[in-house]
Amino acid sequence: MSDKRAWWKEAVIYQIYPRSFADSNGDGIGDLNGIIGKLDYVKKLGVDVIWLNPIYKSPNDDNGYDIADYRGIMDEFGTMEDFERLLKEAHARGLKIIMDLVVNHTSDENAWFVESRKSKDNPYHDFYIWKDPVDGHEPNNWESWFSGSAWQYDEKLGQYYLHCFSKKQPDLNWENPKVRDEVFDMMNWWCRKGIDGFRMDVISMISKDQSFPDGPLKDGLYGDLAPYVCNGPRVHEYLQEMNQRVLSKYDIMSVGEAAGVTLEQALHYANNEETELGMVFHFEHTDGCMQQDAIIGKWTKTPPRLPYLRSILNKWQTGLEGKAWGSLYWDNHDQPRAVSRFGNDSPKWRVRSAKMIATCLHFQKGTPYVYQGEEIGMTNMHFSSVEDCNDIEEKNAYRQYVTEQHMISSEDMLSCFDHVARDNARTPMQWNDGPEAGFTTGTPWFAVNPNYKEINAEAALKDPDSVFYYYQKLIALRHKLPIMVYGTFEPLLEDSDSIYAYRRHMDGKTITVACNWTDQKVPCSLFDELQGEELITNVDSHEKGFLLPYEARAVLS
Ligand code: TEU
Ligand code: CA
Repeated sequence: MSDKRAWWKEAVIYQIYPRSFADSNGDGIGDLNGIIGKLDYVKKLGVDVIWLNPIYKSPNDDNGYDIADYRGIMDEFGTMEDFERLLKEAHARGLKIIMDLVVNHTSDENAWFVESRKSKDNPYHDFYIWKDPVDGHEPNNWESWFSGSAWQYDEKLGQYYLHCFSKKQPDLNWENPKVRDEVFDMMNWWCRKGIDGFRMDVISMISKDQSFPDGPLKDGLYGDLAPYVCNGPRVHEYLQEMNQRVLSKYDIMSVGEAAGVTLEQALHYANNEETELGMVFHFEHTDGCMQQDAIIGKWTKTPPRLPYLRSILNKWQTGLEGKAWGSLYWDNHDQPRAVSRFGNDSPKWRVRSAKMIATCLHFQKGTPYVYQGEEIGMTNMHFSSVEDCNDIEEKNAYRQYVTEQHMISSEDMLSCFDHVARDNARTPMQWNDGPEAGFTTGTPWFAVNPNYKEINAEAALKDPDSVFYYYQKLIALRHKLPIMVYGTFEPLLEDSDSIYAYRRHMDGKTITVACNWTDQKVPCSLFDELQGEELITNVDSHEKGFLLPYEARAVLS
């Protein structure tokens, strides 16, 4: 075994989007006390760690990813005392908590930025990336991830500031050592409070190409900034510094959200010597699949295709082997719902296909992440108008591509939203079949998916065949069988259009996994002669020589 053992390699993480998880005081917004009230539910699933999306003070231009105060709790979510209680209650149940760390950018309402824009000689001016106009225009053609120019003009200073995301999210200037001092101080402060790690937002973007060149033209009016901001020249240097000054001092985990990361780059970020981060999230099987068939930008109506998806995931499985640690996920707060995208959310196949994709992922090598509601098979939402949407990414894209540039019809755009919009993941957690799905006693900040009468946690907990208990079993298996964590990965049937199959190997043992990604019965002889113990399956009985629609099976031999 070439991997050093670590608790975070053996752990399963549960992601909570606090705004939409549980509301304790009836104001329609999820909060920290709401989470405390659901810790026993999370514990019952069997996970080890909770990742909280940002809970810091924020004007919520991007739902908390625009931080105004790194050491304060968002008023709507509660107080620092509430947070400390949450940490204590979680720890008392053997659950760890990791925080979202958003340090590529801040809110424009952050005190650093308020100072920064006061004058060019303000000590904080250089905390952000300010440039003089070029020929009276933006310094270059970069398009923000959230549409429009990535540069915002400030009348008073006569300069532009860079914002890779919304204009209320100015990018920090990591070239400035004072910025790094402040960020590392803040991280140490949270670590001393006893948190168990960080999920680092777009951490691959903190170092920018200092020549700020124009990017290759995209479909619209702008150029692509990714080549100059993702995996930039000093990113590894900065992360090594962070590792030395913060991460290595505590027994914590770290996962970098690495927009634009390649396998080659991940071998540095998540190297087994742990000189940078514990692991990274890559986007090749999520955003990559969208872009493959996109109408414009990331917007698509085409479901991912198994051969492509499998080739990506297998490439990462084999490429990281023995060199770096990976993370496993189907969805999160930026992605559509897993069962709607990768499975089949029709009433006939929803439960079985949700279990199938879970099987396919959880037997792979890496640390699995479960996004709130995934464990009960929550599905995508339907958006009948852009007015139904909350997400700034959707609103800006609609304005730019539909309203201003007429590049796509409103109908097509809304249909793309139904498939891949981030808002699909952000509808309130469905707890029961009562009013507002039991999320709040008031009016929820964002509409509840109308299917909550059938799909909710209470119903799942009553049904021994539910998606919930299947996840519980997968998680328990991972805790019981080191081969699920540390075993090597061997791809199988790589030419199949319908089956995703592979083996894991360790200490003379093998786990064989096969998943049918279609709604048809397909021939499969993998298990015919195999003598072994069936670890898990999502069907009542097998048919020799075949896999039933969406059948999944894992056998230990
Ligand atoms: O997301 C980073 C990112 O790359 C997003 O553009 C994401 O891939 C995209 O929305 C999917 O289409 C992170 C956070 O997870 C996201 O919620 C924030 O909006 C963003 O950073 C800015 O902080
Ligand atoms: Ca509340």
